[in-house]
Amino acid sequence: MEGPIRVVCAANDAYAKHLAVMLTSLLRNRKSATPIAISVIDGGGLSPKNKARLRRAVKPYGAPLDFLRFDNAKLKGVTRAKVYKRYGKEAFYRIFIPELFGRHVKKAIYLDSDMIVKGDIARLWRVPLGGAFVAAADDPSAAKMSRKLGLPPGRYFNSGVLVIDVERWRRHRIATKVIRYILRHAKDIRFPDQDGLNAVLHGKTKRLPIEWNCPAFRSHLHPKLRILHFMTPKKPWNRNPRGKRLYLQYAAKTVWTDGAAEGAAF
Ligand SMILES: [Mn+2]
Repeated sequence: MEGPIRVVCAANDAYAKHLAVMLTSLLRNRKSATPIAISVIDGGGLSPKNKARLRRAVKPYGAPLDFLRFDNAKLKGVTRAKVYKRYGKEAFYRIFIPELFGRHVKKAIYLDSDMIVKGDIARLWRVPLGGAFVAAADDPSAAKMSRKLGLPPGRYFNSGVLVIDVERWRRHRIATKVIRYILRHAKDIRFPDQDGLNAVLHGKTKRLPIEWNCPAFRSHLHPKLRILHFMTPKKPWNRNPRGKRLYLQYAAKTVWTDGAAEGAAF
């Protein structure tokens, strides 16, 4: 694969620091010299101060970070979805990733901000998609959600880690189709972007091993986990989920306020 490993994220001010912690873990655990380019989708929810802090957080690792302007008008109507308020608009940004890049970008990894990356991101980048639109790991609620959405039993992925075939996604106008699904099911969508992505992409996905997107509450069952994901509302910054210690370790190494590592702030 030519070009850098392309990592895409989305955040607002409430999540900016957690994004910095996630990126710090990712950059500290990379094993290969392949360049990494980070893009943060910005729909206006990030203050100039937090943008500068994010740049500062990744600077020691030599990975460029840029911001991709997102026009929230693309989400017109989506605000009607019941879950919209609870998750915020940033959750929907990933659907549009292929539209935010030029034609030269063929592949991208999307990552949530509420996670710690322990594995080498280059290994995830090299996962062959083999004609799939996306590679993603099963969601813990897969049994229930696949039934609810009328999908094949157990097939329902978590959208916190996505390896996207950007070209294919664009060609088949996946963003338009997913938004259309969300609008049609606005009343009973359970997970903002995730239901629509699963409904539109089912049968066209590749299953990632759970180690690449492991729910924090199951992390003790997967000693070789590569990405720890604080999937539930129990986040290490407000409660005591499994994996909190790991989060705090990386938070302590994250350059955030005034150029110092976070350290004693917790
Ligand atoms: Mn998440």
